[in-house]
Formats: sequence, structure tokens, C-alpha cells
Amino acid sequence: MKKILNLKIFSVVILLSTAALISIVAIQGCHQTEKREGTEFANLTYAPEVPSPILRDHPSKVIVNLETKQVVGRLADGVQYPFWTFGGKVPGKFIRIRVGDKVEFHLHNSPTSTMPHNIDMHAVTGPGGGAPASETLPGHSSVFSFKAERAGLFIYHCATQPVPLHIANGMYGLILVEPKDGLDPVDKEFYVMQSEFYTKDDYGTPGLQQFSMDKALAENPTYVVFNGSVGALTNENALQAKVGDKVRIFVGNIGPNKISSFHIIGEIFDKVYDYGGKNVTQENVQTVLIPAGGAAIVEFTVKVPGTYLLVDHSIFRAFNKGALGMLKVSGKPNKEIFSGKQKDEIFTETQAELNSGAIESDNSVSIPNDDQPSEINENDINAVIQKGKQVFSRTCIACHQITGKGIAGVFPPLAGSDFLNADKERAIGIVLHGKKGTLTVNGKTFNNIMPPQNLSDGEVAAVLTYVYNSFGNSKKVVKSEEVKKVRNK
Ligand code: HEC
Ligand SMILES: [Cu+2]
Repeated sequence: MKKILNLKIFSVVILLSTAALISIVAIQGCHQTEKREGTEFANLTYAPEVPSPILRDHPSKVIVNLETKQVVGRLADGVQYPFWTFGGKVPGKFIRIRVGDKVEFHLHNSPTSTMPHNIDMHAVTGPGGGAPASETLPGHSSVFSFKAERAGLFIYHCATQPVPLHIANGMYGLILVEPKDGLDPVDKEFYVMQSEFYTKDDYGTPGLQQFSMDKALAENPTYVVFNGSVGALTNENALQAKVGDKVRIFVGNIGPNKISSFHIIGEIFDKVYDYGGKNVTQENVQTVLIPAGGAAIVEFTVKVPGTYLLVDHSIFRAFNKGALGMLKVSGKPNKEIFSGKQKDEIFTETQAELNSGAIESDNSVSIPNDDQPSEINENDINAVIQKGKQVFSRTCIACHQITGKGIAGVFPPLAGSDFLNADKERAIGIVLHGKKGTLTVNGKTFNNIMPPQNLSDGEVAAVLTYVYNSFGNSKKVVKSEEVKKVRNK
């Protein structure tokens, strides 16, 4: 009995030391290539979600299944586009693996597709990033494998001929190859991808759109968007975080033509992994340059509640072409870091002179205002509308846009606005005194600030008459007298 026990202990000791020996050999001999263990299926996510961090400390075999599909979807309110996609949405699903992983990639092309598709992953070392190996006919599946040799954040896209068209129509996404020791833990991770759409019709034209080769060649996008459509990240779709959260955003830019100047209004990036590379390359950064076909990882901690705008700081793209997102941060204010508005007081010319300490010379130039004197007859509706149009183009279009359609989630439309059409007096009040707080126009809620417009009674009457008689509105007429009444209330 005792003998058997001894024998058992003996063999256990031998076994253990052999195992130790093997692992020493393994560590010494293969510190480059870790031992690969197990097989798993990658869990892919739609933007802005990111698959959860990889916790294993060794490479594995990872099976990825992704389907290419052509779908008609929303590009903006009332605007549809025939997208070509990885996974049924733009951008394509986020893929997360670990360095050293052997990826067995299954590309399925939907039977409803009208053409072949493939995938070129910038994380792949090999011809075409896998494109030729994955060229797949409609109703077929292709399989190829690659080893993820390099950690970083990479773009993937379709590279079937004509390549630019497959990209311009929506075939791109991100693949993250985590480094050996993973990324530092954070509270929130998001997936944001910038891209352009080139349509024959102007920005915001309702209906099903067609790709414009002319605009694409001229590199003049009709839309520049985050996550595939105007408003994909605004209002109820905004990214959410709580005060104190450490936030990481995986940002990709496919172009197809433009470089992104990615910025979050009111935040500073604590850390930036430029170009999506493995290392933190910079700290305390305001704006990150992301090349077409490139990526970046940005990290920051949110300290003050409020709404932060994600923009391409090529700023017309943000406010006029769609490259606008929101990060909504909830929690307790921190007056030490940001006070909010502390005062609003009257500021006059005299005040300015007092402030500058000099009253001697008068360098002030008065700006002539051609259409100032309201010498027009208010009964001549056409003249009033003409004048109103001038006022509109000078003042209102900055926010409500020349089309009167506003900007989804930011500036309400005046075009076909039920809010405007319902109450003339209220509209006059808004132009005179501005408006803040929530308001609902055509079922969409806005919570922003319109500053009071510094206009004469005649100008307010004219601009509102113009607005009421344009953009499919209710054709009301507003007189100076009515404006005066509201002003004196
Ligand atoms: C600086 C940006 C800005 C300018 C300039 C501006 N507005 Fe506005 N306007 C807004 C915002 C923002 C709101 C919504 C305010 C809120 O959310 O409470 C708004 C709301 C309105 C509304 C009510 C909502 C609707 O859509 O019917 C009317 C009417 C309106 N504006 C008319 C005008 C007119 C006319 C002018 C030009 C004389 C003008 N605005 C200039 C930003 C602006
Ligand atoms: Cu394709």
C-alpha cells in the first residue's frame, strides 16, 4: 500500500518536472511565437458597439464569419441609398482578435447580391490583404486563413473591381488586433467610422439616391458621415457615458477621398495611438489626423456632464455634410473644472472703450446695411418676400440652412415646420428673443440655443413672411405692427 503511494508521488514529481522542462524550452525557444491553443468563434458587433476585450493570454485559432449584402438603407432623414455592406450595415462589423491568432476567415456573399465581393484587411500580410483569396460570387462562401502578425487597429474593405465603387458604396469596417498584454482597461469603448457618400442629388434631397461618379472624381462628397448615415450618432443615437468614465474610441476613416481631422468639441484626448499603431504616440491632443484608409485610437476621461460633439474639424463637413456625432455625459457638474455660464450682462460701445482703457481715437467703422431702411410698402408682398429672403440669407442660413431644412438633431427645420406654422406670434417671439430648452418640430426633439436676432421690426416681419411663403409653409404674412406688439409685450 505504502509502496504504491510512494510510486504515485514519484511519478507525479516526474510528470511535473517534465512539464516544467517543456515550458522552459517553450519560453526560451519560442518567445516570438506563443503556443496557440483552442478554437473560438469571433463575436462581431455593429457600430458603435465594440466586442468585449480579449482576456486570454495566448493566441488561438479564431473563426470569423462575415456576410456581404446589398441593402437599401437610410443615409439621412428621408434619404435612402443602395448600400453594399459587410454584415448588412455601414460600417461593417467590428472584428476583434489578438496578436498571434490564426484567423480562419469565412466570407459569405449573399445569394441576393448582384456581384462578387471580397475582403482586403490591412491587418493581413499577404497578397491583396486577402482580397484575391476571398473573391466570392453571389451565393458562395470563401475560406482563407492568416496569422495576425502585428497588433494595431486596421481598416478592412472590399477590393473587387471597380474597387473605388465598392468602397464608396459602403464596404468597409475595422479589425482590432490586440497586443499580447491587451489594452488598458477602460469604462467605455466605441466604434466610430468616417466615410463619404457621393450622390447625384444635393445633400438632403429626399428619396432613393444614385452614386455620382463625377462628384467622386472631383472628390466633392455630398455627405460626410460617422457610422454610415447623417444622425447615426446624434440625439437618441448619441454615445453615452458617465462623469468619471474613461472612454476609448476606435476611429476609422475610409475616405474614399478625404482625410479626417477628428475632434471632440470640449474634450482633450489624454492619449492617442496615431495611425492606429500599437503605441501611444501623443498625449493631450485636440485634433487627430486620420488618413483615408487609416485609423486612430483616442482615449480621454469625461469630467463634466453635457453633450460633446464629435466632428471632422474640416467644419463644413460637420455642420453641412453630416460629419457630426454626440457623446452625452451624465452625472454631477464639477464647477472647479467648468463653471457653466456665470454672468450675462449688457455690453456697449462705451463699455468696450472703458475696457480697452482708451477713448481718444475713434477707429470704429460703421458697416453699411444696404437693405436697412424699410422703405418698402408692406402691402407689396413680393417686395416683402424679396427683402425677407435677403435677411434670411444674411442671418438664418448659418443654422437653418439655405434649404430651410436645418441640421438633424442640431438646428430644427423651418421647412414644413409644424411648430412654425402653428403659431405666428410664437415665431415672432423666437426671432426677437431667441429660444432655448427643448422644442419639438415634426416629431423630432431639439434642445439647443437660438440667440436673439438683432433685427428691426420690418426685418423680422419680412424674414418671417419669406419663411412662411417658402419651403412648403403655411403662407402667412407678418406685419411690422405685429412684431412691434410682441416686442413691447
Ligand atoms: C445660431 C443659429 C441660429 C440662427 C442664426 C437662427 N436660428 Fe432659429 N433656431 C435655432 C435653434 C438652435 C432653434 C431651436 C432652439 C431650441 O432648441 O430651443 C431655433 C428655432 C427656431 C424656430 C422654431 C422652431 C422651428 O423650426 O420652427 C424658428 C421659427 C426659427 N428658429 C426661426 C429663425 C429665423 C427666421 C432666423 C433668422 C432670422 C433664425 N431662426 C436664425 C438656431 C438659429
Ligand atoms: Cu464589394
